[in-house]
Amino acid sequence: MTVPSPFTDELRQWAVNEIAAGSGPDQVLRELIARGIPEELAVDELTRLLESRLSQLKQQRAPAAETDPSSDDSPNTVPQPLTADSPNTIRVDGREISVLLQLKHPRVIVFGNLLGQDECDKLVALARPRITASSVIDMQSGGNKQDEGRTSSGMAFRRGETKLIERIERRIAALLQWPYENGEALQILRYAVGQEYKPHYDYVDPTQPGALPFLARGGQRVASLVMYLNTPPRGGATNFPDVGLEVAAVKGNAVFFSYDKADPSTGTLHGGMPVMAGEKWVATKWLRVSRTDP
Ligand SMILES: O=C(O)CCC(=O)C(=O)O
Repeated sequence: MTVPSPFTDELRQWAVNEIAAGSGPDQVLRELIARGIPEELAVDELTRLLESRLSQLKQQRAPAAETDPSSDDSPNTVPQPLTADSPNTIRVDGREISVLLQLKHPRVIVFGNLLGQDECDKLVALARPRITASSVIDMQSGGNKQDEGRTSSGMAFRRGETKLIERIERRIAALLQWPYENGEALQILRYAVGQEYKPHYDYVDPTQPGALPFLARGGQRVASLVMYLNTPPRGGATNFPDVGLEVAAVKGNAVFFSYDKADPSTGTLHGGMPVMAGEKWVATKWLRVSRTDP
């Protein structure tokens, strides 16, 4: 059984606010220890928060040329998925995964047969009783908030929560050649008729105050994998409006895209188009620069 960390989200938010307000590290550390956080954990967490704060300040102070979206400096490394053997299939975890489409810019790959039909059904059955209205990150506070651009319901499984989930997550890590521990908890979304996720980017804007607690837990997102758990009778494609691409939601298939910096020049603006009939279920795995919370 996983023991919950005493370094709760509330405490992290308190520390973030203290740092942003100018409290010194010794002061924040003393207070964390006084609040019952073991010294070693307090030092580790505080170090991550301070590193994030410094990189946030660096971004904010960077001269215009450095933040120019067209400039190509210090890109993040992104996952480089396995390439297909002939005839366009990749063998991972005993499955023949096909490559149905590849785009260089934005970097998009559509995979076929990434999930088995029974795996999709099991994920939906596990998630269905646990879904609630979806939210987005509040870039001011770092908490969550409802947003009219995202009308689905959803939930997140803990990493490795069941054998099935761990197997799928390890398959993804092998296919995308990216560490298992750098993958966020698997998120499930359910869209009813008329529901959608308006076009958005999956990275967070590092200059916003609410980005700090997010970035302190694994750094920036560098790639997304949206897996389709059913085939909606009508609607529900994933679209990339900058390049006019619509990926049809087909049960077992998935769309992967990566972004080497937190910038629109990556072309990764994307959304879930309105469902026109039936429902749509997806599982999304976001990949971070470093290890993140399970
Ligand atoms: O539902 C979709 O097709 C897209 C989901 C999405 O954009 C996301 O989870 O970030």
